[in-house]
Amino acid sequence: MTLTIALSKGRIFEETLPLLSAAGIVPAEDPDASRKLIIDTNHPDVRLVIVRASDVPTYVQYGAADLGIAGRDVLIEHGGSGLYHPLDLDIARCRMMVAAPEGFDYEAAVRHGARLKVATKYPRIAREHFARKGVHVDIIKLYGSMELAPLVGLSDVIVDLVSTGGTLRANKLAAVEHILDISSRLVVNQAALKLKHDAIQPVLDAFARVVGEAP
Ligand code: PRT
Ligand code: MG
Repeated sequence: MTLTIALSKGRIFEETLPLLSAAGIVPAEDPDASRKLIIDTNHPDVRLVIVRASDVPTYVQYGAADLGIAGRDVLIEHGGSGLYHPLDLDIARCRMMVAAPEGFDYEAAVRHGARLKVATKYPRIAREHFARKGVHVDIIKLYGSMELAPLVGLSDVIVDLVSTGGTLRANKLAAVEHILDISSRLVVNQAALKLKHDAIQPVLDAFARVVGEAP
């Protein structure tokens, strides 16, 4: 019985390595150094599939992968149907923030009931946030480099992830509101959890021990 784990390259892969290793799983290759999309491991029955971060929930939802690791941002935007989220792995931590050009008086704009143009890769999170505040917004969906949008007049503000704050500073933007704390979660296909229970449970237990939520 093969177990397939969906991961994205970069920070999620790097921060997942110690968790995999605690479960006795060692990838045969580094996806950042290889063009392979299916990576074998030291376990004959465990393989990794390397997908875009935002595609991880889709692979797991349809059972193309049994397990996956995805950011809370990605999981909220996906909606989570068909997925079981047993564990917050506390990796790839960052914050979802509203950011604006330095000098833009966000509080005043909100107080005066201005209609805000918001550029973001996270339309669902942004829409829910501004709806809760009762602020009218036009959401402009982008796929990357949100920081550029207010600099060229595409939007008033952005909703984006911030970790060190370096990207905002480099573009003369400032965080003006915190929306959510983000970390990555393990997601499991609900059917696989039943059908492949004996293969999946030891991986869940090993991950839980590392993140201090041991059963
Ligand atoms: O890059 P790609 O378009 O394929 O997808 P992705 O950007 O969603 O993937 P990846 O691998 O970059 O991020 C995967 C997950 O890591 C995200 O879904 C988040 O849950 C989490 N994460 C943690 C982050 C960051 N920190 C982060 N800083 N994801 C993105 N960033 C970006 C942010 O969007 C901004 O452009 O880094 C920039 C800000 O970083 P600082 O350090 O300058 O503040
Ligand atoms: Mg990225």
